[in-house]
Amino acid sequence: MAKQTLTVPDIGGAEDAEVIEVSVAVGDRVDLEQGLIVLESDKASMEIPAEQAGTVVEILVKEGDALIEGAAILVLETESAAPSKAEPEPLAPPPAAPEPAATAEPAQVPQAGDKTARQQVLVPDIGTDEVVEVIEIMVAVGDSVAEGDSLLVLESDKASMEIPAPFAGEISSITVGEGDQVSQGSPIVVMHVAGAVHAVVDAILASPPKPEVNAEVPTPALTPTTLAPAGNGRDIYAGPAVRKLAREFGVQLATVSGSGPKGRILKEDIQDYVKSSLRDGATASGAGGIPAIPTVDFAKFGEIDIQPLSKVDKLTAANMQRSWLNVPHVTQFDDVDISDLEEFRAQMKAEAERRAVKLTPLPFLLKACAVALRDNPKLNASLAADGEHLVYKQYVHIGMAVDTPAGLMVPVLRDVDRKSLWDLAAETAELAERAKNRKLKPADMQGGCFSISSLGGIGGTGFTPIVNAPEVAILGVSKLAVKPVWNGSEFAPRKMLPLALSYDHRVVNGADGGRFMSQLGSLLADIRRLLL
Ligand code: CAO
Repeated sequence: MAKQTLTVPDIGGAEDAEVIEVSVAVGDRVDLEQGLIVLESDKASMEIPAEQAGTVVEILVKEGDALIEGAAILVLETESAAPSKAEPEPLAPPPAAPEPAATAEPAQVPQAGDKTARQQVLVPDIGTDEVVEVIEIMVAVGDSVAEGDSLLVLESDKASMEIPAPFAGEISSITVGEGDQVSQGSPIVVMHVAGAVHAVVDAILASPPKPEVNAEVPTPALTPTTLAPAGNGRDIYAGPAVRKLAREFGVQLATVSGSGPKGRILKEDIQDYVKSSLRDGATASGAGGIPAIPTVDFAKFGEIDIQPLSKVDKLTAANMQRSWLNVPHVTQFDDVDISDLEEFRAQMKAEAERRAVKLTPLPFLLKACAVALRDNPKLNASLAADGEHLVYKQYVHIGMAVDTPAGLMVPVLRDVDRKSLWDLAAETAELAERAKNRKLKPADMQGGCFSISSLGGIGGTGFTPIVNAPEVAILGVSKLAVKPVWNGSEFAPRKMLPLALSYDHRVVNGADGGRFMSQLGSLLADIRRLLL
């Protein structure tokens, strides 16, 4: 048994390549050529393979570390003490002299006054003599490229690699196509080279490619990109450009399915993923890392009829989702004894008819809420945009949810605290009528401080309404029911109104909500209190 320190091999002169993944753990048994870590430079990501089989006894790097050639990665316990390629090497800076280039034909001596010349670019040393496939051409004829810009992507069984332009210039022709098999020295593109520093006469184009090196043309960093691990998935196949794009959009490659050969993730796959995430975010779900609801072909299970959503429905959906995702909701319930209110309302029936007004429980609820909002100003407030202040409103405008054929609308009754029950009864009827006839103006639906959603005329024992942000609370009203209530000596039948108060817990605490509900209950139980 012997201990070997494995170090970063020649990574094409890349400096400060970042460790984006440590693929092994202490105790792991690694095979020869098994990936240990993934490094990423500006241009490429590359898996560093084990140059020796053995068991990992210590890991000397972590994600985020910046490494150069020669940096120690980990210590391996190997079966044999024999020296190997993985013998510890002294830490060394990247080679000072430029790497010999294999990317271009030998340069001719530039001619005086030569401003541009055509130069052929060849496949450089790709670390293998085997043929590899051209899987992506990243430039087009006429493109101007800077030195180091990627020209195309090659892929072998083990890795994909971008071939960078060895100098700046314009692409004058492309000599390979996607799917072609190439190897070191194969011509790939011809470039017009600005400045003639790397001038080569056209005649050279006729000569067969020579894989020999040319020290006068520095090789830009060329590093293989592993097809294997990204994140913790071992089966993710993607080139550096794709990985870079994914990083820019914050896309986890593990969540993208690849449409390329062998499931390779292409740029288009990332673009499609981002597009569909945005689309889902605008409609149902899927944005912001929230798992998308699966798409189901409902027609597979029976007959279906697809109808477009109304504009109001779409707006409501967006508003509801925005509130639901932004507001930490709490809903608090209570049953309020409105027997006396109902008795009073019955007594007012004749007068209501004379006034041509329908006096439902809603105006009483509005009035009671206005009083409770005045006394509990936090529920009449909004969180300021900076998230650090509360905006206390000195007015009490209450929105009222109205069910219409076009969808849910919430017209706002202004200064509810200053209006009489008759005024409120007339105004709710008038607003509901206008809402149902689509006669509301945008201004009629703005400025609310609080909302009431009453399903009392429809039914149900309770529901949890969604806060109409930036308001901070909403009251849900369900259908009253006669219930036996213990009065101290016996059970008496009482008309109990189920209420549900949802509030934004960033602004309203449970105690605030409790005080509001308790006051609302006593106001509705004894409406004389509304006068106090
Ligand atoms: N319990 C029992 N009965 C109730 C009641 C309650 N909580 N609230 C109202 N009623 C009765 C009314 O008294 C009326 O009875 P009569 O016809 O015998 O007088 C009947 O139910 C119908 O009332 P209404 O619905 O016409 O009037 P309203 O003032 O209660 O409500 C309005 C007006 C506009 C709110 C209502 O028409 C409406 O659109 N409701 C739906 C609201 C909605 O869609 N909410 C969903 C929001 S999702 O968050």
